[in-house]
Amino acid sequence: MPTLGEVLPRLLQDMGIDTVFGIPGVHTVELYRGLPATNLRHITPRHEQGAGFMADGYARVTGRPAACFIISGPGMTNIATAMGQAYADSIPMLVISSVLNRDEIGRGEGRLHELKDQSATAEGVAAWSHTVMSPADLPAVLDRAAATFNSARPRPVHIELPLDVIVAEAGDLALAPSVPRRPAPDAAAIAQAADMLRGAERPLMIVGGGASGAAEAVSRLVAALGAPVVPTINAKGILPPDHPLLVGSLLPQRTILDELAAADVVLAIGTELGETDTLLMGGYPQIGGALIRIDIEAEQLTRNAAATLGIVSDAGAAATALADALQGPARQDGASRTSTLREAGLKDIDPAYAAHGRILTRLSNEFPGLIVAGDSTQPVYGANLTYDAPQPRSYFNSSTGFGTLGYGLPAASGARLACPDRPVVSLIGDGAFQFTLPELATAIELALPLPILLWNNRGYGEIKTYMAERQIPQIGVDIYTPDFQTIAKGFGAKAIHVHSLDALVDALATAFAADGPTVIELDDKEARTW
Ligand SMILES: Cc1ncc(C[n+]2csc(CCOP(=O)(O)OP(=O)(O)O)c2C)c(N)n1
Repeated sequence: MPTLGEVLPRLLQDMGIDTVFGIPGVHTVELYRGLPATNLRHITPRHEQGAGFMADGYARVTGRPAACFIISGPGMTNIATAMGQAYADSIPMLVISSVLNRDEIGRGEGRLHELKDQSATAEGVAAWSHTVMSPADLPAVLDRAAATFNSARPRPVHIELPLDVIVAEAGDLALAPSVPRRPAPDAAAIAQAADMLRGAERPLMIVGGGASGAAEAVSRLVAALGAPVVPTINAKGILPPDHPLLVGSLLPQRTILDELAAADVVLAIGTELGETDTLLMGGYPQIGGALIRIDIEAEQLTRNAAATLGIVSDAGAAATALADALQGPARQDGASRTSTLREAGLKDIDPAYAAHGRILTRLSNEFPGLIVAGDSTQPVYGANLTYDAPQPRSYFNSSTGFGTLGYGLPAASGARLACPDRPVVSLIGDGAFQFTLPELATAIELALPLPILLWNNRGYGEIKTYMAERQIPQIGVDIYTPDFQTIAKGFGAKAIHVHSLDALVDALATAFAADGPTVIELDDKEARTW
């Protein structure tokens, strides 16, 4: 009879998972026994945080979760940061870890990899955490995970397997999928929303990452309504860059905040209306008129801005229903309002920020289908405002939500593994690069043709500027900058320093054709002028 550990990979395959990111340890080796009998691909990062970020990048471009096999204790605490980023951005991820024998849990006996309360630790960065107490329970727990990923707000799920349960006989376990349908909108609420929008003089739409899988339905709704659309960072690409109703991701700009206050009806779909999109500084934006919110999670309709009309629904189903309900011709002033807003929103942007958008726009024109996986670094802050991605799920970074440094390299690797036919670039600062730099070895091992666009300003630039603006002594921000060219070559990667935008385009073309990663370094001061 096979053990639970042996059966698990087959059950994962049956639930549609095809990739596992994991670092085996004595507590998890029994999960590997059954792997060769499946089609699951196992990827070994150099740190569990890398495993989580790779799974995150994988999910952002596909919309599907990958699994992570993680040892109890340090494996769990290491991946917790990556789970936190995924939790904050509603990204699916299946984290499977070991835990002590059932009768040892919570005793504090100082056993190998013991955590005081591992499930509680994971629970803080997961939709939920479950301890499997008997092999027969596993199919139902995986079914619950599938329901979270497919039918609710997707977030990391943690399943822990006690050591004695992993090796217990499992028999012929099979999944009994009962995945519920995603919530569809209430017809009366859609009719009311359509009334409110039809009667509006000055409507505005905000579209969030929750709608990334619903680009077609959202585009139909936009066409039916004819109002300007402001996407959040994670919603970039839902409308193409040349769409006449695309304002751009300019929520933090004064003119857009003024328009939010002046709009008589704001329609927000799949967005937290969160701080990292509306940008920190001056508190939350004021919504002057009525607010219609559509979200798959009911509670979300109450956070940050209470909805006048809240609709619990899958974004695509609601957008389709609302587009159908908005009979009659779309309003005609949308395009002119959009271009006025866009122009005004872009006008007072710092020239360096405009350069970041210009550079990425050139790259996405040169390399169709480009995916940019960024970190929390200055060029990303600039591009968040000034770059319009050509398609959904093609621009994401860790400046949103949790705001974690070190994301850009492993997340790009995960995205590239998921989309081997598309050009993927990692955009990362010299500070962030040093957080997960060992994942360069993983990219080499996998022969990923991955350019790492290393934006070097020799320090924690963002924090340095922030301190300077507040007359705070600049302590801890002028960090030692290593010779990244030599480091990259030492790992076995290619490395090049570029000094012009044309040279950058050439270097990327070479890097996309290579059989391993290339560190493409540029100097911040120089690149700001491109
Ligand atoms: C894990 C983590 N630690 C600390 C921070 C705080 N932080 C935000 S931006 C930043 C500087 C990042 O430096 P770099 O990647 O070189 O980008 P730059 O700001 O210089 O463009 C720091 C330290 C963070 N966001 N995440």
